Amino acid sequence: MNKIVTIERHILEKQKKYPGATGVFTNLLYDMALAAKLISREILRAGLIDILGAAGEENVYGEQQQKLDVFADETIFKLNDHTGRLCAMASEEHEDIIQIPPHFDSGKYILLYDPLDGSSNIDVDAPVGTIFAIHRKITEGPHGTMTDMLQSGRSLAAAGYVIYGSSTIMVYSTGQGVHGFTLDRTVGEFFLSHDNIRIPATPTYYSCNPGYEKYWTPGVRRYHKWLQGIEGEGRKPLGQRYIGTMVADFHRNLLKGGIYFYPGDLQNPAKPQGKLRLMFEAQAMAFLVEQAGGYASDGLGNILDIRPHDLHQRVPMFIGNRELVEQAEQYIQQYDQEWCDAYRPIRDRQPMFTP
Ligand code: P6P
Repeated sequence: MNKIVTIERHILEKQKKYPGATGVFTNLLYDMALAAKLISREILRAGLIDILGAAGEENVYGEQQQKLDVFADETIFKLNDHTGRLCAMASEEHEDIIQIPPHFDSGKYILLYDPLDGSSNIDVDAPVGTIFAIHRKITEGPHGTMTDMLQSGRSLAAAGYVIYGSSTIMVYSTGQGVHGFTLDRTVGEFFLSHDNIRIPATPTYYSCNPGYEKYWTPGVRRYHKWLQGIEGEGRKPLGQRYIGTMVADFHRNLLKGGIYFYPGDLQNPAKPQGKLRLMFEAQAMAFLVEQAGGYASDGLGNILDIRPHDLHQRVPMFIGNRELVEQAEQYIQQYDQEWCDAYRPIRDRQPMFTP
């Protein structure tokens, strides 16, 4: 019988390499795993929404039905606000930092999370996900500050995601490779199912929303044709897959090889950064893909090197096999000078607070 490896056992075995490590990290990741179990259960029930009652109404059990993204957001907060492991949190659903309630102890980590990525897919029973990133507190004093929040991806202590699909899988890295755990609902435990994930050298798919091609820059349009084998040296085309949940598209491309991209938008020079959030989506996935041998770029350079200036700043993202991402950078830097000139000063803005 193969070893039965839970998240706890896996982290403890990895932590042996860090004699000074405390169990705080293990417990933090375990808190996220518990949140994933609770969110997964609610998502399963959402399929019965007509019976249970739509969000905002009382369900057949007399409970107030919550929108699932509100449920996910509140679940992650409630599982982490009292543990004494965090000094602050930030959620894609909240404008500002979420402080730890004063009657609870404050800790040495920061948690940033997107509680339910792709939530609009719930109604059509398509996969959705949770994304989380963990930084260490770097300022004095008990409370988390914006300085603690706005650290570059190079400082990440850990990151991960949960995909709620045909099965619920939690994937995380603490900087020692990328590992996936599948939820066994019969016992309510995550077990190691994808040890040390490496992105395959040969890509299979590309993921983007071609419906918005008219808003793309000339270089990105050429790159899209290159992926299809139409532009350039006539490479073998890649299959196109797009779910509309970045976590799900990323997960497939991580296991099968490929690239997901959500480019900037030249038609909107006030917002050339595209749609994805740096602190709640892009940084965590860039950390994971690099740990798995891939690469993530905003078109100009590594997303992990971006110095954040705003909690909700957006970035274009090209993420997957390094050769595919670097090809995108080449097309953008060769054909999209106007976009690069509009985006770079926005990306490199000074933080709005004094560090
Ligand atoms: P569009 C979900 O809202 C999300 O942030 C990503 O998970 C997903 O890839 C993208 O937006 C979908 O956006 O504009 O293609 O519908």
